[in-house]
Formats: sequence, C-alpha cells, structure tokens
Amino acid sequence: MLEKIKNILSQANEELEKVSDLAGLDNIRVSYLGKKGHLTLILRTLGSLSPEERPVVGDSINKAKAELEEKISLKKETLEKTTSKSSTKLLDLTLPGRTPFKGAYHPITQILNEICDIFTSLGFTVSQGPEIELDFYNFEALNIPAEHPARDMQDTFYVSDNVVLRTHTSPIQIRTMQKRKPPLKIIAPGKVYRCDSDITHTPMFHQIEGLHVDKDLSFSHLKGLLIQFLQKFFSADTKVRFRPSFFPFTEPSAEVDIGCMMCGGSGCRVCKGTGWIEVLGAGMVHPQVFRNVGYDPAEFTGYAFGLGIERFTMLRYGINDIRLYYENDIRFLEQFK
Ligand code: FA5
Repeated sequence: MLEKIKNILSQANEELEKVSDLAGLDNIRVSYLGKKGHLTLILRTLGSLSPEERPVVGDSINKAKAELEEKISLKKETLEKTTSKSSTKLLDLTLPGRTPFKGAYHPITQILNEICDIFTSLGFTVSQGPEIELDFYNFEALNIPAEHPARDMQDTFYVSDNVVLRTHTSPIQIRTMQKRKPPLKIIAPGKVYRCDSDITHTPMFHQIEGLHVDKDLSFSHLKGLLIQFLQKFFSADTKVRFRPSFFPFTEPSAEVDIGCMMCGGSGCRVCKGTGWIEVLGAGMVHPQVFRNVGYDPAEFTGYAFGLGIERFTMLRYGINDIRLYYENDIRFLEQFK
C-alpha cells in the first residue's frame, strides 16, 4: 500500500511538471484530491486494513495529500503570474473602444447661452460684474436710496451694512456706464440672490440685463427689440404685450407678458387663468440714473430690461418646479443633453 501511495505521488508530480494552464492544474487537483481522487479512494480503504497497518498507511496518505496540496498551490501562483502577463500580450487592438461618458451643459446654461447668442446677433456685447456688490451699485445708484420702500421689492442677503449679494444684474449697468461713454449696447448675464424660495423662486437664480444708451432712443426701440427677441426665442407667432409697471431705475417702466403657450390664451393653471405669462421687466433709463453716472439726460436716452433665465427655461421645457434645476438629479438633467 505504501508503495502504491509513493507511485501515485510521483505520477502526480510528473503531471504537475507538465501542466501549463490553470484549467489543467485544476483537473490534476480533482483527479488526486477530489472526492473520487486517487488519494481519497485509498483513504477510504483504510477500514479494510489490519489495526497495525492502519496508522502507518493513514499517516503516509496524509503526508502525500499535504505535499500535493502545497505543490498545487505553488504551481497555481506561478501559472497565475504567467497567465496575466500573457493576457497583456494578447491585447486585441481591433476591439471597439469604450464609449466615453459625455457630459452636457446644465439646462440653465444652455438657455443662458441661447439668449446671449440672440442678443449678440443683434449687436449687444457681454459685460460682467461682481456677485458680492456694494449697496451703492445694487441700490443707491439705481435710484433706490436707503429707507426707500422699493428696497422691499427684493429680499436682500446682507453681507454687511454696506455690502450685499446682488439682488439683480442691474448694478452692472452702473459699473459699465461709469467706465464707458455712450453709445453702448450691452447685455449682462449672471447669478443673483434673493431670500426667496418656493416652486417658482430660488434663493440663487440667473438674470440677463440689457442696456442700450444712445442719442434719440425711444420706447418703440425697446418694444421692437423685445418683440423680436421673444418671437425668436419662443416662436414667430408668440403674442407680446407691455403692461405699465414700476422700477425705480426706469421711467416709464413696463412688465412684458407673452401669450400662454400652454393654453393658447384661453386660461390655465400655468397662466393662472389670465392667458398671459410675465417674462421680463423693462423701461427707459431714469434721468437720475444717468446723472448718478455722469451722463447728461438731456443728451442721451436709453432703455434697459431684465429677465430671469430659470423662468425662460421652465417655459421652454414645460417644467413646473424651479427647484428641480438645483437638486443635481442626473435623471432629470440627462434629459437636456
Ligand atoms: C428686476 O430684477 C429688475 N432689475 C429687472 C429690470 C431691469 C427692470 C432693467 C427694468 C430694467 P424683477 O425683480 O421683476 O426685476 O426680476 C426679474 C425676473 O427675475 C423676474 O421676471 C423673474 O423671472 C426672475 N426672478 C425674480 N425673483 C426670482 C427668484 N427668486 N427665483 C427665480 N427667478 C426670479
């Protein structure tokens, strides 16, 4: 019996020498150490041996099993190393590449760019200004002195007594006019902040300001421009109306509405039954604003307007909750690729 165990072991060693892949190695393991393997079967015959032979043969089988297990595990390590090296060599360069993940602009950025493109095609250039703004530019120079009730129109985040997070993009009008002489024709896109939050208002949102200053500009220039812009952005048959309104920095002032595209003007939830949706504020630059920046209101006239990008994006895509833009839910954002 001991001789038989010796022969099985030397046979296994020979096979281990020759084996060159992991599948072959596993076959050797199963044929010697598996349930029906050579060594296992001998172990099962122990019962038929005499009490004197049993411990000797048992010990020999256990040693043979341990020796074989160790050799198999060493061989496995060697084969794993060479297999991983050869798989690098076998890299198939003809396989198609992995498609890279493609990002996209946020819907707000897409609409902001689209609106900027429309105005730049109409001769406007882009101006920018700081988001943390002095009270002077955000309010005073725009004809909104301290304690004036118009300050309540916008709920302001104060950084200090004299410094605010800008509540609108109108301060960029002042900064630009201080730096440049007319004629000027600018748009000013950017983030603005108000202490405001519900399904149509967020504490941070985006506006685009427009300002055109020259000699002999009138309200009809403003009307013509905004009708052209709104029909280009929404559709050529969009109805536009101007409603008298109030802004301290424009006189006269107007709010501009478009015919509701959801109900075609018959009245629905979106337009609150009126058939109209307010989309922007506008007016002729107030003479006091010109004086505040050193322009002569007898020589120059100008018009200005301001619109909210979130509102335009909601109308374009039929979105009914503004907060969706800022939840960073990839399932929502991916629809705008
Ligand atoms: C203004 O901010 C004026 N500066 C616009 C202006 C410029 C008028 C130049 C005249 C001349 P108003 O407060 O209405 O106006 O805001 C403009 C637009 O911003 C609104 O029509 C609305 O679409 C958007 N808006 C206002 N508050 C929020 C908010 N909390 N979240 C999202 N959008 C808002």
